[in-house]
Amino acid sequence: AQINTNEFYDVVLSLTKNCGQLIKERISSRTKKVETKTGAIDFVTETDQDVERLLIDGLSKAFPDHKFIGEETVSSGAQCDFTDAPTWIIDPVDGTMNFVHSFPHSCISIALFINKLPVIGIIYNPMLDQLFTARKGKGAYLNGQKITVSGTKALADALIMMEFGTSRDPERRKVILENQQNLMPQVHGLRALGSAALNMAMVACGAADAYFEYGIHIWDIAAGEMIITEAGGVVIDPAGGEIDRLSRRVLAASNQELAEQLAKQLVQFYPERD
Ligand code: LIP
Repeated sequence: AQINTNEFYDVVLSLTKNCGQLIKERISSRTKKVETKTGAIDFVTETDQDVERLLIDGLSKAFPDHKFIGEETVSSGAQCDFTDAPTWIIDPVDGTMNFVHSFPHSCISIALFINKLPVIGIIYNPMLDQLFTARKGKGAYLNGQKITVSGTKALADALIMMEFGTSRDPERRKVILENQQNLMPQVHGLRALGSAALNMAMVACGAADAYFEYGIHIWDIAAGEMIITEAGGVVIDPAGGEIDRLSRRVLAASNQELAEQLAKQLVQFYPERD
C-alpha cells in the first residue's frame, strides 16, 4: 500500500527550519566547542550534537515507531542499523569543518528511507537560505521552485565536485590526488564545497554536473540521493553499477552517460564498510 508521507514531510520540514536557525546563529562564534572524532581533521561540535538531538527528539515524539541513523549517535557508539523500517538518516551539520571555520557552506541533511529506499530528502543551508527538498515521485525543489539536473553529457564539458576528505591517511590522499590530476585536464573544472550534501545539491540543481567521493557515510548522501534522482539525475557506485549505501562510496551525475564516463576515469578506493 502507498504510504502517505505528507505528515512526515510537514513535521521534518518545520524541525529542520528551526534547527537551521540554530546553526545560523552559532556559525559566526569564535568560541565553538570542538572535539576530534576519527582523526585530527574530523570534528564534532556542540551544535552537531544539539541539532541531532533536537531532530531525533522531535521526530520520535511525532512518530514513535520510526528508527534513526544519526551521524553523532553512531559516532558515539550506536549501531548503524539500516533496515526496512521507516528510518530517518541524519547529518545534523554536514560540512562541520566549514562550520568550525565560519565558512558559510554547511547544512542539515536529513532523509526518510522506507524499505531501504528514499522517500523524503531535505538539505538546508541556512546561511545562504537554500532549502532543497524532494519527495518520491513529486520532483525536487530549491526554496519551492522546481529544479532539474543539467543536460551535460560529455565529461569534457562537465564541472565536477570532489572532496579532499576528513582523513590524513596517506593511501586515501594518494587516490584523491591521482584522481584530481587525471581529471583536471579532461573536464571544465573541479570544485569542493566541503559538504557532501551540498555538492549533491549542486548536481541536483544543475550548477554542477557530477560528484564523487570515497569515505562518505550514508548520512552524508541519503538526502542528496532523493533530491538528485527526483531532479532527473543518477546516483551510482563510483566503479559503475548500483549504489551500495553502506559502502562509503558514491558517484552522482546529471545522467547515466556522464556517470559512466566519469566512473571509467576514476582510480578506485574501497574504505572499510559501515
Ligand atoms: C563530511 C562531508 C565532506 C566529506 C567528508 C565528511 P561531516 O561530513 O560532507 O564533504 O569530505 O567525507 O563526511 O563530517 O562534515 O558531517
